Amino acid sequence: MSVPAPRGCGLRTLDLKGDERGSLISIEGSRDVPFPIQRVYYIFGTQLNVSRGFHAHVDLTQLAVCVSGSCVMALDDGSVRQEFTLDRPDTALLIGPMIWREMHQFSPDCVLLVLASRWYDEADYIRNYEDFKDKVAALR
Ligand code: T46
Repeated sequence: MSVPAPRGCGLRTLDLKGDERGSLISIEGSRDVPFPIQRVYYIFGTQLNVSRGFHAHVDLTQLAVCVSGSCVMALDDGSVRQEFTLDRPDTALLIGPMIWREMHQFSPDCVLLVLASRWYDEADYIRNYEDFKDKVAALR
C-alpha cells in the first residue's frame, strides 16, 4: 500500500520542449502552476553539508524545481513526512500551505528555482517545529 503524500504536496512533470538545439521548459502561472505567481526566487551556492528551510508557511503555496544539480526536500504536514529528491529540470514539487520543509544534500551545482503565490512576508513563517505542530492540530 502506498503512503499518501503530505497534504497539498506532490511531484509534477513539466512539459519539455526540446529540439536539436537543446531544451526549454515554460511554466505559466495559473496554468502549469495552480496559483498566480507573485514571486520568484532561486537558491544557489549552498555550501557542502548545509541544510536549509526548517520552517512552514501559514498561507503560501510554492512550486520548486531544481533547474541544475540536485537536492532533497523533506515535507511534513504534521502527520506524514516524505522526502523528495529533486534532480531534474522537468520535475517540480508543489508545496501547499502549513507544510514543514527542510532542504538537504545540495549538490555544488544546485540551483533551486521557487515560484511562490505571495510576496515575501516574514510574518508568514513558522520557524519552530512544536509551534507548527500546535497550529496544525488547531486546524483539525
Ligand atoms: C522556502 C524555502 C524553499 C527575502 O528577502 N526574500 C525572499 O523572497 C526570500 C525567500 C528570502 N529572503 C531573505 C530572508 C533571509 O534573510 O533571504 C534570506 C534567506 O532566506 P531563508 O533563510 O528563509 O531561506 P531558506 O532557504 O531557509 O528558505 C527559503 C524560503 O525562505 C522559504 O520560503 O520555502 O526556501
